[in-house]
Amino acid sequence: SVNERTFIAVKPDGVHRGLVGKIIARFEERGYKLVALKQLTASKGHLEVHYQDLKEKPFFPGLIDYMASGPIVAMVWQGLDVVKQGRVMLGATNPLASAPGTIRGDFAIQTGRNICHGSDSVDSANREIAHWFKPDEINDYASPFINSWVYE
Ligand code: YYY
Ligand code: MG
Repeated sequence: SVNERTFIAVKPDGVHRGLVGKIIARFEERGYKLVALKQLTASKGHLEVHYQDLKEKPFFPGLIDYMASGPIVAMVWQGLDVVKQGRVMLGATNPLASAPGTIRGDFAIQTGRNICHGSDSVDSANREIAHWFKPDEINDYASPFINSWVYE
């Protein structure tokens, strides 16, 4: 559906490295619609819930420290198949396996500093969007240009 939504975040390393605009531009240029955006420094507790499925992993404490170490830019992007396409645009979790042309494949080297997050399924996208945004922070607006010229 063209109303599918995904949660995309620029991680602290992406913010420090000045890559926020480039990451936003890729989603805009692809034709997706930005419906929510904010910069925040997340608490460890909030991140532990976000990454709840990974809590038994050996890298979990380091992941939480890294993600809480500075501001992130949290976004919701909307469009046809945006969850799956967003993952393709991000590239593989390990930048070594990320194709050039993907965000991680162009801007990252190590898994633990892979600069961006994207939801991995529609179910996790819905959970993550509700975890990071209040309903009134999400903007449901018509975009006639996208409707006419991005979709047939
Ligand atoms: O969804 P994605 O971010 O691509 O990977 P996940 O398996 O959900 O892991 C979340 C996050 O954890 C990953 O982006 C970097 C970090 N991480 C790590 O530091 N070391 C690993 N071996 C796997 C993941
Ligand atoms: Mg993940």
